[in-house]
Amino acid sequence: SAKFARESAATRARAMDKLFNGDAVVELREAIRAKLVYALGKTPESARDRDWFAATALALRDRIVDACHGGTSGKIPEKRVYYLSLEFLIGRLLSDAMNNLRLVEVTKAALKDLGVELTEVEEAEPDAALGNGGLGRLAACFMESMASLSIPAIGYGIRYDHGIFRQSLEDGWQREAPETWLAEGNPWEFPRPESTYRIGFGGHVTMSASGDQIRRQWQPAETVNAVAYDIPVVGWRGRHVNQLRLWKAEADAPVELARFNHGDHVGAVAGRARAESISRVLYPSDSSPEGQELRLRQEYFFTSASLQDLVRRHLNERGDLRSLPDHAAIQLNDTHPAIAVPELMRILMEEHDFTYDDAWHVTTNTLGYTNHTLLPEALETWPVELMERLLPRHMQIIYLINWMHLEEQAKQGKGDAAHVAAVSLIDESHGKRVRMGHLAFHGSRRVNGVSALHSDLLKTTLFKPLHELEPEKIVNKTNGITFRRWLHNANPELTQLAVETVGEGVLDDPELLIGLADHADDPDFRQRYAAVRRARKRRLAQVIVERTGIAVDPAALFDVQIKRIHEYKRQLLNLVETVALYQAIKEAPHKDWTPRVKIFGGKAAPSYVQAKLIIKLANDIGRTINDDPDVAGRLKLVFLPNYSVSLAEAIIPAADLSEQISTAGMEASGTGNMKLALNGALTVGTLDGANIEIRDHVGADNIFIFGLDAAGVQERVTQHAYAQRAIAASPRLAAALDAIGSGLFSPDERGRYGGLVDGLRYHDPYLLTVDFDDYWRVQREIDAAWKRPATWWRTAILNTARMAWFSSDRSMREYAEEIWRVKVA
Ligand code: B1N
Repeated sequence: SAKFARESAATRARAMDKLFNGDAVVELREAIRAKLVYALGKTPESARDRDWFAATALALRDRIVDACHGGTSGKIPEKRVYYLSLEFLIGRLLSDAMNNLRLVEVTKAALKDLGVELTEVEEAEPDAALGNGGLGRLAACFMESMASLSIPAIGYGIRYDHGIFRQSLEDGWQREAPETWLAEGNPWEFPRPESTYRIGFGGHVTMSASGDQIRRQWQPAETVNAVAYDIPVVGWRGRHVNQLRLWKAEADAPVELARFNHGDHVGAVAGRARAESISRVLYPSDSSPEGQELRLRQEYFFTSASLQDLVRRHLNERGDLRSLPDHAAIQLNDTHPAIAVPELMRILMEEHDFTYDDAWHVTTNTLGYTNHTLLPEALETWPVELMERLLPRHMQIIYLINWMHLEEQAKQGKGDAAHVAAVSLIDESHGKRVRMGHLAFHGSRRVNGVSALHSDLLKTTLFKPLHELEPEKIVNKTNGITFRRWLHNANPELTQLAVETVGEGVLDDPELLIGLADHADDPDFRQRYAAVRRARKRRLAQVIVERTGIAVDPAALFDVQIKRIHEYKRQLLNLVETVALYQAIKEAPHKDWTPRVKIFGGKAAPSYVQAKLIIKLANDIGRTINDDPDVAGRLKLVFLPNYSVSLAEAIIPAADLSEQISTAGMEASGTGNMKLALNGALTVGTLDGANIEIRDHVGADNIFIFGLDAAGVQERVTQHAYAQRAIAASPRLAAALDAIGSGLFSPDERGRYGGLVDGLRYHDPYLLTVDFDDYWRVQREIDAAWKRPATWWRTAILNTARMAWFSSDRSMREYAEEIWRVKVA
């Protein structure tokens, strides 16, 4: 009776589990009740979902703290990673915390005992939307992965009062409203007023002689305080906890006492507003920096606070800054914290008496720089005049670094003007400006791109001259996504299917997903996989009708393009194809068309006129075709307002098709492409960014690739009148453009899209016209594929099975090994 013994052991284990869990439920229930009553001052009767959320978060936060104090996080680690980022797009934290603490079921039961539904409580949490898009979301995924891998890390950023604006649609136009995630407080954060640093601005530099050395000392005219707020980041199974440390700006002297005592009560607090404006609001532009003084103030503010904090920690723990590179790795998320190069030099030379050479050695062995874009308009440069006014000492140090750099070139016989102009940290072609990318490159030990193609392009284009001087410096680190959020939490049904099929180990090791491939030909498994998707599509259809009033059929192909609205991402290509399809259906209404719902989501930067017009066009096209009985049941278009992390979590598991159609060479990586493919959407995409590596992993037969590649684009843009020629060769494209340009979708203002269409006809820098016919061809291939459900679902399963490599755990292991030189267990 080994079998009997086994079974009774299993029964016993189940009973124990229930008992144990029962205790856990009671304990958590009482903890939540106590938080509600004593920390929030509410009664269960008067509590709203928002209060239950805060009480639940506080109760779970206690357990995170316990995990933190009990685990590895207590002792001094050999080496810490400091991830400096102006953006952390973390979204909601409750489901993350519950899942990583393995307390989802316990919390659900505890709340049920209290008469509250977990899903309602989850919905009451505001998104922490302290980022614009991919760059900020990547930082959040990396933080979660570092905690899960027990890599000791601190994320440093700004505690914005207002994250990315809330988007609504008014007659199809984007409207922006301020976002107020902190309006009712943030139960996850710990204020740390004892960790406050003074941040200087302006003023002048004094000189004094000591021995044969000239000492320079910055005398800022103005100082602002940076106050730390910590959000704990709990890793998988609660094994490790890291901190996200966000800085809030506070006035140095909250009231000017002299003025206050003279009766000027209003004037006495006026200086406050200016100081505190630094952490007021996130700049809402993605891939095109605002050259405004406040932005530079934000960058220096959080960079200086973070460096002061980590220098102090290092001195407390190790006593000597010379060993900083052994115990700290500082990663610069794009050039936004690139001022770290002269700031660390200044701290070492001015405050710790380092020589230039010693300071340079420490700096260039501690910093790493990640580049996220090649778009010329997105590359940060700051006018020398502004830098001299706001950060005079830093400007001197930049000149000094540049002098040493160019001297070295001259010594190597490379002093010719063209070479100097190419490698100089100062761009002198249109007024003097500091090239922050060059500064970050030169000051870092490693520079990385975010996909294989992007890293290659860094070497051959943007950083070619600098790369040739230090050919080992550029390395590739392809982006990744955290599977805990983007598979386990966002799609528990698919996760459950994976667990049942390949075992529970898949939760710890995504490589086990490959086991699903063995079932891709099993009709029964395909059915179950498809059923998971259908359930999620029904739920999304509900969200769509609630938010837009548009009813969509869950049986139709859900074709999804969700990302910031940007011309290079070519939402307009998708819209022109939608119009061409609309016209084709009207011409042959009795053909067996594949029913499609085109789903768009994304925000446009408030100052990006063309992107806002594209949103209006999507809504104008939607209004026309959704009401047209000729295409009813075959084609619909919805634009879901206020795209966000939490909305992404609802859309992605319901997507059948993932649109990744940027002009080749322009999307550095993309990460939405990974989330969608992991959840089994098939990709229609160009050979751009990480799409190439997705193709390599899922197999060329399981992805729909079209259009020019990056080399093809580079060549085509040199040719004469490529757009006119492409339009002349494609009657279908010409007809679609005519329809849009003539006002078919804007009868209330026929000329609304004249300029947009003329831009394509006579300029088209994103080569939409050139790629159109191939895009149309591949979309019709997709129509045909949808009609063969067996192969469709087989392909979808193979996508999920083969995406394990895109886990951000893999990205973080690579950074740890090759950039940070940190050991990962
Ligand atoms: O970074 C993501 C990539 O996956 C995307 O391809 C890339 O477009 C994105 C200035 C940016 N690059 N640059 C930015 C954001 C805000 C800002 O003010 C630039 N975002 C990206 C992650 O690697």
